[in-house]
Amino acid sequence: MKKIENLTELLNRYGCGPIAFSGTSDALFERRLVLDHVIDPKQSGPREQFEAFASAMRDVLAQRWLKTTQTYDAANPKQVYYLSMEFLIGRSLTSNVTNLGVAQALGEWEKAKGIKVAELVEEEPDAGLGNGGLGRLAACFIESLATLEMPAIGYGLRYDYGIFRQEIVNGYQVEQPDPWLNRPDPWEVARPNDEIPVPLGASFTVKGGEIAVHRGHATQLIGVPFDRPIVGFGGKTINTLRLWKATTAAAFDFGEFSSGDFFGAVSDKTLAESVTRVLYPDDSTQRGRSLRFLQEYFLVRCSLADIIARFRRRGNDWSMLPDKVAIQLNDTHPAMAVPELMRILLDEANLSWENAWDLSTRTLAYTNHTLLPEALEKWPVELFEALLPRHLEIIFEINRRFLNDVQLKHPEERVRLSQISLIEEGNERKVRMAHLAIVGSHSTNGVAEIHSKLLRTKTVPEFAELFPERFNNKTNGVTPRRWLLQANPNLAQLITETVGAGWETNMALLRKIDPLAKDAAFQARFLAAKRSAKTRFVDWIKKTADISLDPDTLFDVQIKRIHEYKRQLLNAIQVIICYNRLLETPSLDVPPRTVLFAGKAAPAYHLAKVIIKLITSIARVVNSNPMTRNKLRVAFLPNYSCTLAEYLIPAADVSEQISTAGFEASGTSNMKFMMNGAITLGTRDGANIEISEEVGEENAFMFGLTSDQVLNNRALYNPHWHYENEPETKAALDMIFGNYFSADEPGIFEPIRETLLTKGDYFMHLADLTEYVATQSKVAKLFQTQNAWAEKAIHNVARSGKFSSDRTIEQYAHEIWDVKPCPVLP
Ligand code: 26Q
Repeated sequence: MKKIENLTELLNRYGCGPIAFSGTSDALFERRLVLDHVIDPKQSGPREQFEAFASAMRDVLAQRWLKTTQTYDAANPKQVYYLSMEFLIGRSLTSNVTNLGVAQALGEWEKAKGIKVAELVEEEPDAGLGNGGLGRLAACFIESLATLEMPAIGYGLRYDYGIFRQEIVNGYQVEQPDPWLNRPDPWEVARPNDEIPVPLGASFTVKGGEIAVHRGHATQLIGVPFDRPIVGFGGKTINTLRLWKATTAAAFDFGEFSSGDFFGAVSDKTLAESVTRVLYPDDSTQRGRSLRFLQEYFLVRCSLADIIARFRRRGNDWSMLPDKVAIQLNDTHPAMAVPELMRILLDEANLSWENAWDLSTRTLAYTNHTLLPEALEKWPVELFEALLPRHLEIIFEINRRFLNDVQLKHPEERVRLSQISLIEEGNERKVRMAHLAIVGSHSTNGVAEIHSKLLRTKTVPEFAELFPERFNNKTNGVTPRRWLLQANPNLAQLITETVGAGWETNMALLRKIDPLAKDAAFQARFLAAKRSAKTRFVDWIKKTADISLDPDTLFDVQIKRIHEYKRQLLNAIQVIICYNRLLETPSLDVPPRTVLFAGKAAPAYHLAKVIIKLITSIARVVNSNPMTRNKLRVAFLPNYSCTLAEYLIPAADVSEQISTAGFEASGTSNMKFMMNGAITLGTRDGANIEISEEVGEENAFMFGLTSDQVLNNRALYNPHWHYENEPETKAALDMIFGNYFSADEPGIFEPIRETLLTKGDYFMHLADLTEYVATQSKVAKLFQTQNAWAEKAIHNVARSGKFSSDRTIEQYAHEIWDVKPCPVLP
């Protein structure tokens, strides 16, 4: 028989000859349907089509992706490593299509084949590997890094379950698991060859998210990397997001098998894999869950081993570490990188302490995302002792030298050493992760001007005095590709027609529409784009959640995690006051308004869950009252997600950013709203301040106490005064307390009375309420003159350029990392 030369010949020989694919442009897609799914393309459903189409896109980008890696290996540039416990990626299909530049070809192909791309896009689950702002920021950053052609890798965890799915049952939040990997994910590539051993000083068992440590018996986990492509705009650079999955070694199992403990070996594997089972859904309230401690260490151990292996493979000497590697810590969650890098340099590279410390601190940098004291991470010394004894030893030595240095350099002042120590003394000794991150790195940054200033002056003033050169600001940003170009096609098209192409990567060009803000024809086109974004959203929410909304009303939107400091409660009370005014004066001259809320509450955050119940209860009452329903509607949209935000933000008229001043580090949805022509109704907090500076106070609605006033007025503040002296405040609160919204469940809102009155209203809702209501009236009045409204909204779009994450990343690259682009040749 003739020797078989290739696969086609083989297929022919066995009578399964080459499949005839029509044309060339769709061959990739049809091949995937036939070969992966073994289905007639004409019979395929949307899920198979999604997988086939995504795989086809991966085929398109695979070679470029490989070439990017090879380019970095050959050029050996200084590279950025972004370490984060969260990457809130959302969907990838549309963004990869957009950034690869094949969107237009796709449109033609869609028409020719009669395939509904919009439908198959909806089949992709969100990669919800994050809680909120911090996780989404990481996702925007890696997209900008790729777009700017920077050599970078993102490192995170491949959780089997992302942020929980939120259902609303009888008005209450109910959490459901999010098994996003149940179906195969077409984007990820497993790299079992690059697995990393993760030794632990003890073994453990898991119960209810808590681990029980079994001292003495050392064990080992294995980290298996799964890579995802991060396509830069234009498709030139395709970087990697590397997510680690925990498992155990095959050899380890084998040992157990031969000793006869088959069951034990298999259940140990399940135990090991529980380390990356689920994302912790608590943002900003740290609860001492010990499994989280293991997750953080696992991320750090795997990522640093990978970084160092790459660094050495490229032939670099240890002394070159800070010239080739920049590691950015996304909050303190990966702060164990400080002792871990020291351990590698001391124990594996055999360097002296002084040399290792110099290299380590010059390599690491830390970003702080919160001022809330309860959110600052602290881990029991006991956990380190049992699981990571060598790391604890290193932390103690860092602390000893640090406190020594401080005493030597500042003998005159009696700096309170106990305050700055890396170790908090007390019943249970704890490691202060923020102190560790600041001392062990060369840069500590906040995420908006005001936040960076408060961090320096209020949160860690001692450190800012000891290391003034380390503290800096990097105001957050968001990627305009996902948040404007993709999310808002009509506005994007209007912008392109007006300023030309190129604004996607040069947002300064948007300034060109500024002079058109007063132009009636441009205003009309702008309002038409807003209107189509509204119908797009209204149609989508009807289809996915069966909620009916009227696109001809003002969309007043507050979407974010539910938290007291974010003050959804302030918005809810304001809605009640508005409702009462309408009941009092049915002819009240206000534009019809839809108040939209969405957001998840941490499962153990009881008051946040009560706030959700309050909002859903207000919605039920207000929406069913014929006296008011033509003027005021309220909706709580379930399961806030990246995808929901992409539909809703373009449709918004008003962006609610009403945190107690001094509490929101930055905010990033505020930037997305601005780019999409919503007007900010906000307090002088976080990036709201910079937004109103860019757009001008006359083009935003700012109100409320400043952060200084919050600090200075707190001692004198008395919520009872407002309750007793403001009739509208009293009426609204009495309705909540008097079961007007909870007739069938009396008493459920007592926790709200407690927080607002009994416990003194820590977040000062009532202090800002009157001015908030007055400002809402100004908003309503302006909306009645659509061209005046459009003028301000257009200024918001035109002046949003500062808030591109490209600007943020360029600042990190110049001022912290010293990393330059490393273009991939065509
Ligand atoms: C920590 C320990 C244990 C379990 C969970 C956590 C944890 C997880 C997530 C703590 C905090 C977070 C998330 C914080 C966060 O999203 N912060 C937001 O970061 C944004 C990006 O910088 C800012 O814009 C927001 O102002 C800030 O609230």
